[in-house]
Amino acid sequence: MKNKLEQIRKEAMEALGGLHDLGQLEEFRVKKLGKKGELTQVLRGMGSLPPEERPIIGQLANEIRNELEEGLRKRTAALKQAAMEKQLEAETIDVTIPGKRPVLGKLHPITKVLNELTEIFLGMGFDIAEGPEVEWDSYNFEALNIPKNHPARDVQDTFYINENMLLRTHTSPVQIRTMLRQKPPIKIICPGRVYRSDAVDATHSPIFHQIEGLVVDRNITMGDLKGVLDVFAKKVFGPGTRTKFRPHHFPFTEPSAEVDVTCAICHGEGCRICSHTGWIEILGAGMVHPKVLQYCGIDPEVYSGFAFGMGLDRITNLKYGIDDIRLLFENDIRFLKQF
Ligand code: 2NM
Repeated sequence: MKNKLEQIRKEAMEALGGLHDLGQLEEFRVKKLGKKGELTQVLRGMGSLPPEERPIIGQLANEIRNELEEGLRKRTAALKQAAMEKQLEAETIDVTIPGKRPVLGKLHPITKVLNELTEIFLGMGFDIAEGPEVEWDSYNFEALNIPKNHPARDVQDTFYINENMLLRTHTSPVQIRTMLRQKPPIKIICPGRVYRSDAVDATHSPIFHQIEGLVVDRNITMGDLKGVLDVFAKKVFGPGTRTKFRPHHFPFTEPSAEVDVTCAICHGEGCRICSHTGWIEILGAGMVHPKVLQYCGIDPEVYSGFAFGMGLDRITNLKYGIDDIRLLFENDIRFLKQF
């Protein structure tokens, strides 16, 4: 019996080294140490031994059991360790391999110009005001002294939503909202999208972008207007830029002017961009009409103001030499990539 046990020990310890997965190890444990395992089978025969040998055999069997259990534990740990190392090896990251560069998006040229112009006005102390694109007819027209029969109100030119609501045709209603809400001093710019029912061509789009400005306080004069727009023009088009005010008419300002800047391409010499005049029209402006102030509850005897408006799309095209406004709205990636 002792020999049988020693035989089991020898075989088992040798076999252990040849086991290579956890499943095999479990099978091995059952085969050697389980209820019906080899060791148990041998011990079943203990009854036929002389009584004095039984403790000796019992002790030997326990020793072998402990030894096998210890061997199994070590082998299990070794296999787990090996598996872990193999996994770590397989998952190693080579940090020296060049990365894939993500495709970077860019700002739309209109956004870039908007940011630039906004920054200039912020630098001169203006606040930014925004308002809804779906607007009351009364804020878009009536408040601005544009009477019921005015051509700008024509349904041909304006997208009406119903009798009282429309898509704003300029950002002036944002200035009306500001004046209704806030007492002077007021010094704001209103950038935003505006809508007019125009046929699409190289210079017209039914959706376009404006920045309007408004300053209202005591003793605001046309001189303040000219000063602000002159600084603005020099910052946008270069320090050599000059401005020219031509008399004009807007219902919401009196007096009114269109403002030209010297052509940044030919510096006044005359070229294709300025139609050989040396000047480019970029702004409308004027002193806020007393009726507009009155509508907003601001006393025109106490306060005066100036306002101006410009198309962002046209200025964007001028700055980047784009010759067709439609390019700004098509979102062709080959076009947008260039800015
Ligand atoms: C322009 C030209 C001239 C203008 C006037 C006002 C308001 F609300 F104060 F009356 N906002 N914007 C204005 C004046 C706009 O755009 C060419």
